[in-house]
Amino acid sequence: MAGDQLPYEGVLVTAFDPFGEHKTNPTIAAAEAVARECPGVLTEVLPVEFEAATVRIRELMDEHHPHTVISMGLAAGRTEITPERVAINVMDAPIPDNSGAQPIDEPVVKGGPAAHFLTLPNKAIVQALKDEGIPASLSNSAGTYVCNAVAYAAAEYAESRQGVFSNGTVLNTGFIHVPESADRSPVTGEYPALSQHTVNAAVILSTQISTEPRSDLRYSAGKIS
Ligand code: PCA
Repeated sequence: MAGDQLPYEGVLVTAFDPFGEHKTNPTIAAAEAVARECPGVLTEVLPVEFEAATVRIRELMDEHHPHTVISMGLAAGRTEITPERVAINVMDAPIPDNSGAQPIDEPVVKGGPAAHFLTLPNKAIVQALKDEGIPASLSNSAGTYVCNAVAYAAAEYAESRQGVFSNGTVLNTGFIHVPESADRSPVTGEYPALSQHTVNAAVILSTQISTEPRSDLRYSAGKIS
C-alpha cells in the first residue's frame, strides 16, 4: 500500500458536510480556521456518507501519511466540546446519510474488533479547553452514525500499521464532536450552541495539544453510568 515505506508525517484535520436538518456544519468553519492558524495542517471536508467518508479517510491517510488524524463532527444537542474516547464497529443510522444509505446494525469493518480506543491525548485536550474557559468533557460514545464510522475506520487503519515503521513514529487518531454553532443557518430544531469563534478556538487548541510531544493526563473523566 502506498505510504507503507514512508514515515508518517504531518497532521490531518477533517470536517463534515451539512446533513439531515442541519444546513451548515460548524466543523467546516473550524477546519478553515485550523488551516489559517496551524501551518502545515492538511484539512478536508468529508461527505456525510458511510461508504464515501470511510473510503476517503483511508485514502487521505494513504496519500499523506499523517502522524495525527483529528476528525470533527457536529453533535447537535451537546453543550460542550467532546473528544471521543472510543469508536465502535457498528453502523446503526437513525436517518439516511447524504447518499440515502441507512445501514442498520452493520459493521464498519467486517471481522474488525468491536471497538477501537482513540489515541489523541483526550484528557489533556479537555483540561486545556477548560483552562481556557471553553466547556469540554470526554465522551464515551461517538454514536453509531457517520462520525463514529470515520473514527473507527481511521483507528482501524492506524492500528493495522502501528509499529510498521523503522523510525517508530506513532500514528494517533481521534475524533472531536462539537455543539451547534450560534452563527448557524436556521435549523428545524433548537439546539444548545457555542459561538463559532469558540468552536474554532477549541479545535485549534485541540490540534496544538495533539501535536505537541506529551503524554496524556491521568485523572478521572469517567462516569458512573
Ligand atoms: N455529525 C454526524 C455526521 C456528520 C456530522 O458532522 C455524526 O455525529 O455522526
